Parts: sequence; C-alpha cells; structure tokens
Amino acid sequence: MKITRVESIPFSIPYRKPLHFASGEVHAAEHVLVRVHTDDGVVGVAEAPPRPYTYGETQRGIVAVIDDVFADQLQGLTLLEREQIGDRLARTIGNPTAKSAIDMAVWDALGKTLDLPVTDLLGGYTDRMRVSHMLGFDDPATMVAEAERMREQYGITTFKVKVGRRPASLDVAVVRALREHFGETVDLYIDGNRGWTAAESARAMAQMADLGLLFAEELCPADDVLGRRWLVGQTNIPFIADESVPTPADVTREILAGSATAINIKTARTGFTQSRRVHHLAEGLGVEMVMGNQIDGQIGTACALAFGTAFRATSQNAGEMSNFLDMSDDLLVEPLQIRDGILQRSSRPGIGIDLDPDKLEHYRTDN
Ligand code: MUC
Ligand code: MG
Repeated sequence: MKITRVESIPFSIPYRKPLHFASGEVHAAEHVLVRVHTDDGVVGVAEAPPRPYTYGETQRGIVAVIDDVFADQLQGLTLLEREQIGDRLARTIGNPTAKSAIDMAVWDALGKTLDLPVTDLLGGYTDRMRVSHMLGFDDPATMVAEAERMREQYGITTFKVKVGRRPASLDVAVVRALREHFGETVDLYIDGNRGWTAAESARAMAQMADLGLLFAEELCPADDVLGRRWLVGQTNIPFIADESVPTPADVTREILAGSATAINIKTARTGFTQSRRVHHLAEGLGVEMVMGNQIDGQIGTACALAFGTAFRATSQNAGEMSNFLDMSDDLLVEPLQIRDGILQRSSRPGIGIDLDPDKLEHYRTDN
C-alpha cells in the first residue's frame, strides 16, 4: 500500500457547447489527470479542473505544484495514512483542486487495494442520485430549449439557472420563462457566482418571489460581509454558500455569521477527506447540502457521485452531475449514463471507473 509515484497529466477536451456564468466561462476541459501508484501495482486516478476565477489555479500551476511540491511529500506514505497525507499537503497554502485530486486518487487506490467501492468506505448510504443540470447564460428561449432537451433525453427535472448578469431582468426573464414552460413539473434554483450586489440580489429575489425557487446560491460576494448577511436574513429559502466555503473553517464562519444557510459540497475542491469533514460539520450545524459541480468531466463527476451516494444528506437533493454532457468526448471506457434523471454509481472497487488509454494518449497535451 506504499505510494511510489504521483503523476500529473494535463489534457484538453473541447466543449461542444461552452458554459457561461457570472465569474467566467469554459470552452474546453483543460484539466489535469492525477495518478497515484503503489508498490502493489495499483493505480488510483482522479482529475483536477483548474478554475482561475474561483481558486486562482491554472492547468500549468496544478501540474507544477504536484510535480515540484506534492509528489515528493507523498513518497513513503501508505494509502492508510490519509491524515498524514493531508497534513503534508496542508503545508502549502491554496491549490484546492490539486490537493483534492491527489486525495481522491489515494482513496481510489485504497478502494482498489481493498476491493471495495469508495462509497462503501465512506458511508455506503445508497447507489443512486437524482441529477440537476446547470444552465449557462443565454436568452430565455435557448435556455428553455436546453432544459427541455435535458428532460426529454435524460429525464432531468432539476435545473440550476446561472444568474448574476446586469441588468438582473435578463436572468429574471429566464427563470420566469422556465417556470411558465414547465409549470410545477421541474425544480428550479439559481446561482449568481457573486455577480450581483446585495441590493440587486434582494430586488431580483423579490421579482422572482412567485417562481417557487428551491435555493439561491452565491448571489453576491461573501466579502460584502454586512450586505450579504442582510440579504440572507431576508431570503426565505436556503441560501447556498459555494465558492465562499472552500474549507471546513469557511463553512463554520459563513454559517455562524448568517451569510449562508446551506452548503455546496464539491469533491473537486475538498476531495473525499475534506468533503467528509464538510459533510459532518454541515450535518452538525443542521444545514442542507447540495453536491455541486466544478464543471467536472466524467472522472470528476464519478467522484462527486461516489461521495454523494455515501451519505443521506448529500444524496437527498439532486446533485449537479450532468455538465459533462456538453463535452465533445471524455476519458472513460464506459461513459456515465443518466437515465430517468438518475445516475447510478459503480459497484466496482475504488471510484469504479476505467480510463481509455487511447483517449488519454489523444487528449493529453504533454507529449
Ligand atoms: C458553480 O456552482 O458555481 C461555475 C464556476 C465554478 O467555479 O463552478 C461552477 C459552478
Ligand atoms: Mg456555484
């Protein structure tokens, strides 16, 4: 179970349909594949999606920090010493997706070594989750058509609508068009990626008061401390903290300060080890959890699913696990299949995925 090598492999897979949101946009999955090798010949895998506008990481930066700093720190540790691994990675500030991909690749290797699925090692609650699809910025008719296509083809009936544009009426019109088109047959919630001020958010929420939203997420920046608290205090649905809670300490700070009343868990930024801490903390605080999407590919989505299905609280809300459908291709031998709005996790050891070596060869950008 001894770790002998940590590899970082940059790859690029174009999106068929780019995703636009208030803090940025994605045209290609320029991610980093992480492989953790052990002396038993086991290889654990995970992916790190760089999100410069959220965490300051870039693809080259992730490769550099893994190759120059983290790889050596893991040498000699075993797959059972995950708290030691976390401690060593924590000597370096930041770099959440690089650290998380290493953590999840270690768990994948552990599951493969023990011949058990990661979900079962974490909590083993269920084998399936409902899927929520994120709708990126566009005009109302196009976003309604996209949601309709997702419902028809994949049975998805929960949609997270990206908002945060100016004027806010652009986004209010989209949410209204979705509600008018679908009636009560779908669940809708919104994510502002900090695009509005607290006052703009409050006005937009008032205009959408009749639209039956499930949640509102990061409508304004958490750093607008009093404004955000004022907004959350008058919002009568759970207000989700996403990019403002990249660590358990941030969860404590934001929830106790009244700056959020629900938590988005992203395995891409907290791996399995820290996501488990976030889950336990949120459960103790009594706030709802949604499994989020860092615009993950299928590897990252399989990780979110492996974690989300491990616990009751993470599997009761639909998880954001469908945006890989917008990619032109991926690296898995067996693509994830969403049927009737449901993703079923693998019952195979580890995360339960196999990479296609030909696809990796084709999409890797380091050779
Ligand atoms: C989300 O929930 O915010 C968009 C940008 C990002 O960092 O994550 C995604 C989704
Ligand atoms: Mg978000």
